[in-house]
Amino acid sequence: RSVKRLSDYQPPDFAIDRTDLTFELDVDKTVVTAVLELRRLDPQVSELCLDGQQLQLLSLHYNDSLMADDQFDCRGHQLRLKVSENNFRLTIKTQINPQANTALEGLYFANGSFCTQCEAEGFRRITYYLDRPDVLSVFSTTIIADAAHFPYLLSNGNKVEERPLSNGQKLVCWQDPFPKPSYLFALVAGDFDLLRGEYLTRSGRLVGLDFFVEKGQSGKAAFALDALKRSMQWDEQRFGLEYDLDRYMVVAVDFFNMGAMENKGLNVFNSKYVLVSQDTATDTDFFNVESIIGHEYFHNWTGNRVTCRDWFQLSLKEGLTVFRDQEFSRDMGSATVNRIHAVQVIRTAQFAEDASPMAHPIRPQQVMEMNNFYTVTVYDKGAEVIRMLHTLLGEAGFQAGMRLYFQRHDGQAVTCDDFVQAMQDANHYDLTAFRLWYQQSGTPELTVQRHYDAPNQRLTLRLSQQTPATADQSDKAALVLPVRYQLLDTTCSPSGLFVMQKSSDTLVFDGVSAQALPVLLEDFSAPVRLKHDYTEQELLRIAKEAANGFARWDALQSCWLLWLQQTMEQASDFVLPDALFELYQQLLSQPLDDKALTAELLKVPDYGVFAESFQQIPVHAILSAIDSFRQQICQRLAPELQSCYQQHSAAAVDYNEANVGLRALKNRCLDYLAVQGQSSESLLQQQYGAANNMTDKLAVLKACLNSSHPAFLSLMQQFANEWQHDVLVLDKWFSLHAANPTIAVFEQISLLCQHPKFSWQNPNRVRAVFHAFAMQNPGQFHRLDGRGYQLLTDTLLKLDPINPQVAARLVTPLLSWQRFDSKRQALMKEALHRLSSQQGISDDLYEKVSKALA
Ligand code: LEU
Repeated sequence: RSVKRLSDYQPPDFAIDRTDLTFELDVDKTVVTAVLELRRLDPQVSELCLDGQQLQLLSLHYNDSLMADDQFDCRGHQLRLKVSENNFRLTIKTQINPQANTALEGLYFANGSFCTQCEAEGFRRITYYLDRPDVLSVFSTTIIADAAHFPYLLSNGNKVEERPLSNGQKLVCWQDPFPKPSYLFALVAGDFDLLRGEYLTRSGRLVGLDFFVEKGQSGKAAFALDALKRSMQWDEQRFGLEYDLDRYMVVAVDFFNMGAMENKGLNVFNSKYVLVSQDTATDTDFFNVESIIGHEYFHNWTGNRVTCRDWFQLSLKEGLTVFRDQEFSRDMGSATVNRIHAVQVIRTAQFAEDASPMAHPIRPQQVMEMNNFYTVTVYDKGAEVIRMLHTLLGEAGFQAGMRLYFQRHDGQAVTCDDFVQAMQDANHYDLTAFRLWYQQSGTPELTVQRHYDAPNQRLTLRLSQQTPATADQSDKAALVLPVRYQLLDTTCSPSGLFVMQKSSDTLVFDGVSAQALPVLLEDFSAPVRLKHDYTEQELLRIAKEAANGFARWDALQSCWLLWLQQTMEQASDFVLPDALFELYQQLLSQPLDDKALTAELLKVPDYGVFAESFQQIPVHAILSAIDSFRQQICQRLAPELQSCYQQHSAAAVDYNEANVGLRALKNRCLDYLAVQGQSSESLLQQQYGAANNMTDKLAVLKACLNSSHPAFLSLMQQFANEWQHDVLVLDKWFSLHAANPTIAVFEQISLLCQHPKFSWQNPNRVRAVFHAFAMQNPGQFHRLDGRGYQLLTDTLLKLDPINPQVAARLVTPLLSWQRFDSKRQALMKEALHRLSSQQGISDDLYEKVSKALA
């Protein structure tokens, strides 16, 4: 199996100036004719080598002559032919089978529609091509299909022709004026409902906005349409960037491997991230729709207008675009809570990836299957790296860097270095040392030691950083760490930014009292693990006094880690401190203005947060500590929880910051009250019955699940009866069942797989069941009899031939076998060996499994 390396990059030998595609769509025999105008860039080169996979070549013409079989070589995943001219035309006719394409890469037929997904390397499943992001071409696309079944025939750019053909067929032709790499190509054909809107750009151009959704669902796209308008306006205001085509189309499909795709002028979305209504979607779903609509829209500049030179540079577009979507979300809702959620992703999923066999820098150095590198490291840590640049340069400096970046590189395929260089040049700020963030993997540890010199009223902080070795790299160097701080003191509490450049450094405060307490890494100003020796009292003081909302929450997180340690040492004797109950009492009786933040402060961290603080994860000790914490809170604060619940139970139904906060706070209370078991039943039933929105309904089910409440199964039955018809809602029900922490889950999952709406071909359904089981049911997944690992392995063996990309994502929890005790290690390794010895395992799965076993 072959591995590609960043260091082997070579610029392309040929340019493709024009790409004219014709699709004669047919469910199992689609014929694609590609006419490519090629230009040789290096006259020394005598061979052209095009990528192609799963294609049946029907004919090949060089200019006007038909090539005989011995005039080219078409084996494996390549088409090679000798060339002697500098300019020539190739006409390639291939046949593909969209219906058999269950991998959902390239052109596939599912649920009655044709749809494409080309990023990263799906275009080579459509025709032979230079399928690499640094080959930009002007595309035209002609689509011919049965008019009755496929009234909408869509592709990138502007529609230039539409006419009926004989025999009930129809032809539509599209032209995209912007040169683009093949990964941004898209085609969709189907019968949809269409929701239309428009947006007037700041320069006065009217843009048509078209949402294509499953029949009968257009009402559920209204929020996404509004979110798109907000994204367009926000990008004009904050980044000065305007949309560049006359039409922006979004298609929502239920069969999709990822979240969404930014194809030029024709985004394709997983329906889960378009279709929402109050009765079917939670506040989290609404949030995700808005942020992903934003993400794909923002890609039009950061991704499409300026794209990646090669796939190792993926973070160039994804890290930057996640940063942009996070900033957008921050302006649309609670800034602090959004930051908390983004940081949780880093601290749980991203730090876990650093500690796993798949550890890689935000710009990976070698890749077997590119699909395996659409990771939380490339995306979310990538966004943290951009955020640090923003912190170092300030908003004005960052925007100056963005302007220079577009001025230099609009229309080009570039590298992460080009981006950093633009930031550096626009600000005359030396970022040489900063660039290490792009090549070094791992989670830096920042240790702080305090020294107070009473006679001189001087507080000295000794900071030292160290990044532990990762699976991919043993030697690590010091990174540039922007440390935002506030010094809590008796009279005044100064704040500032300290930029740490070396492996150790000191930060000195003069004229401060013995009570001075530094709050470090406000807003998580660098993606590091902070190691400190703060006491519970000091942390609780930060939780009460810090100006920064994130820092207050963060201090409580540190407290929870202390309490977990103490629980594990003292077992059932450990009692949470009175100071916590006092703080909670206060928060319940007088919540902050930001109710969503209040709800976060009142939360016992999830399993994943606790787990990440251990080298070797004590699964059951964590789970029983969480149970004990929840019980103590419920016992001590039941009346306060009750009255806070009552006071905040009357949120209006619409999705907006205030209502979201009210629901979050009320449902946090409910979640604790459910611990009371039977005596909370009427409250739970009452909320379930009265709820006019999915957030409140689902909160009841989750509260029951978290507390093993006896009402769980009957409410689940009721829910199933109500929502049989709606697959996206049913996915929630699948996930809740799969997260059931009792042994009954195994029986339940086998029933779910026989459910009429379950399908092994549909990634949303598969993930609803198995992602929930493997990631949200640690107790059963990590059973000591190995049944959990076995179930996941059986599933992967079945799924890999159907959809390797989805299989490779699901294997993640098995990779981290080194994080568990020896008994589990043996069981997990056995599972990995079963996978690796499977005949014909995909590159996707093989890359991960072989790294884990190396
Ligand atoms: N570029 C997409 C995104 O916006 C990912 C793709 C692989 C579907 O994240």
